[in-house]
Amino acid sequence: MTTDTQSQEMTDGFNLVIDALKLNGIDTIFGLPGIPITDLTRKMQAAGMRMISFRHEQNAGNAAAIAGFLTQKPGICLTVSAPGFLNGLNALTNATTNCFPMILISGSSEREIVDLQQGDYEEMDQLAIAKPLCKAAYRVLHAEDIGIGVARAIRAAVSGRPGGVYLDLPAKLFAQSIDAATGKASLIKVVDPAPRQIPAPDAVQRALDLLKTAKRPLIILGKGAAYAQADDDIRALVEKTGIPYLPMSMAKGLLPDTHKQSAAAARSYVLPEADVVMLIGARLNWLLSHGKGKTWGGKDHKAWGGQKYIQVDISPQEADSNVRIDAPVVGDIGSCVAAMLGGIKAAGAGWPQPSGDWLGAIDERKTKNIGKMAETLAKNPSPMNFHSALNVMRDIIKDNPDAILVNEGANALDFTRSIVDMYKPRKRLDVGTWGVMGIGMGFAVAAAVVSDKPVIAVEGDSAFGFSGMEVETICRYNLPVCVVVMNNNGVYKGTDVNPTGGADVAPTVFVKDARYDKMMEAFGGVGVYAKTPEELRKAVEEAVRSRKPTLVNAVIDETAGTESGRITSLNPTAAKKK
Ligand code: OXT
Ligand code: ADP
Ligand code: MG
Repeated sequence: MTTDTQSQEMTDGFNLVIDALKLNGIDTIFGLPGIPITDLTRKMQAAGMRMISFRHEQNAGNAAAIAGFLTQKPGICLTVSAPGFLNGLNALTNATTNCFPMILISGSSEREIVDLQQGDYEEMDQLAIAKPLCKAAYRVLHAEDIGIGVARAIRAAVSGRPGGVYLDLPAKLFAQSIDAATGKASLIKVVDPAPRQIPAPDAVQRALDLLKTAKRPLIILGKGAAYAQADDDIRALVEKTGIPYLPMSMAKGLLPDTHKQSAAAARSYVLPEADVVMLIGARLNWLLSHGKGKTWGGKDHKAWGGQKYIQVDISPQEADSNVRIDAPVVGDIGSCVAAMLGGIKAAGAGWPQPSGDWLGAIDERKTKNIGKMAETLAKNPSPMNFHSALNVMRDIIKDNPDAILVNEGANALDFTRSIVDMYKPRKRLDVGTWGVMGIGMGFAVAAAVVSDKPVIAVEGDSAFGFSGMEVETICRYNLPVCVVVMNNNGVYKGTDVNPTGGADVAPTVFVKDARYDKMMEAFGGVGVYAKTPEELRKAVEEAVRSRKPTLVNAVIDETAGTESGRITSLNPTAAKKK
């Protein structure tokens, strides 16, 4: 005879974690198995979730972060305890810095033993360590709280300014059994996880009033604007006002880089010369000289200052972080831009267009810079340099505007940013706010998984090394990723020498003429050794067409790079010389 208790249907922590995530539309997990989450990864796959298993948690974390940026849903990274958690934490912190929504879920050791520091397997107080490095951190101790833990993590990741959230799940939780009906009732489908934040009408009016007074207005679009997916309204705002705009690197393509109002090719002219600057989803951090420093790229460039600022941002604390913001517009970019556009449309023909003098002066600089660039791109030196190789990538992205471009390195990053035009929003993914190396293969895997579009990763040879082992992951999941390693034999260039004449090479130099293409071949992908632009073009075009995992080792003149690319001046020795 069975008792009532025996006949009751039961569930456990494993199932509740899966059910809570699925209930909230999360169908893809980036992670790496091991104690105590191996069975969770198996059960997730069995439950129909896509479980993308990596070779290192940092890459899984970077994949989750960029999946969050591309989809506006928190990307999930799943790791084991202490060392796996710490590997993932690097990506979680980077996600928070870049305002990407992500949740790092890590298994952890026995609470009682950890708290008494009795030396458990992979013992670590992970919650305490994560807390200062992310937007929010939670721990779930009881199976009936899993629903709430997951709901809180989702809300914290995507609402307001997006960011990274840590969710700590101790090993014991997974095996806890509870009544299935109670478990089901405890789950929460989050209603309106990223609520719209409507700007105050007087703040919008203040911004429009200031914009109207501008003689030399400028709009700066940042990756917050790309994230917001308000593409049509942003374009309409730019076009209706006629104001020149500068895209930050991950906002390239929000409007096509070939747009006549793009001032990208006159960057160092417009930044100091503009009188009213409207920032949309961009912070006045180091990438914008804190709104007061010198522009980059040369001794003749002017310091800027005296501008008036409008800042459209979801974070009320962002305003005044570096200079006075005269008109903060706080809200989600979709709502803010729509409200501003409403005011501009209402003004009709009364809305002033920027002066011909301002537009003419910008055009003059643009034409000069674009002409100079065209001249350099037309050259065909042997060995290849960054320009002749990137001229090829420029054509390929033009022909394949839906392809996603991942980009890291120093020279490999900076030259790609200014040479390769982007045509569509959220197609350029790069090192972001920290200028961090190591995002490459994680971003490439996630971009291919969430978009199913071809991905081209242009990588410095040093940058590639940080996540290179994931070429196996790319082959294992047969992803349409083509990695192009710009191989100049080292960090910045391959020509440094050891001043002592000793046997060790200089710290920035790698094995000469390394064959990165063989790494892809080792796992069944296509490896190509390219010494000329023609060979490079053929290989990348074929990769995009065939969608086969491919690595092209592009041999670049080892003397071609400069120290730290465009940001040489940030090196302490260079700064001292100034
Ligand atoms: O107006 P001016 O005249 O100034 O000209 C500008 C534009 O107007 C013009 N332009 C154009 N001209 C013509 N046509 C078009 N279409 C056009 N568009 C623009 O071109 C110029 C430049 O334009 P840009 O780029 O827009 O403007 P500018 O002034 O450069 O902008 C300033 C910045 C700051 C916004 C910009 O430079 C920027 O975004 N920079 C990002 C820099 C960055 O993040 N770099 C990466 C970090 S460097 C370093 O830290 C590295 N490390 C250390 C390390 C890191 N990072 N992480 C970790 C975990 N560990 C260690 C390492 C190890 S890099 C690195 C590896 C390097 O070696 P690799 O082998 O990987 O790479 P290689 O260098 O290739 O060897
Ligand atoms: P970039 O590096 O491109 O200049 P930043 O990362 O510095 O961009 O800035 C992005 C900004 O966008 C952050 O201040 C963030 O608060 C803001 N942001 C992100 N998403 C939204 C959104 N949906 N609405 C409004 N602001 C947003
Ligand atoms: Mg290099």
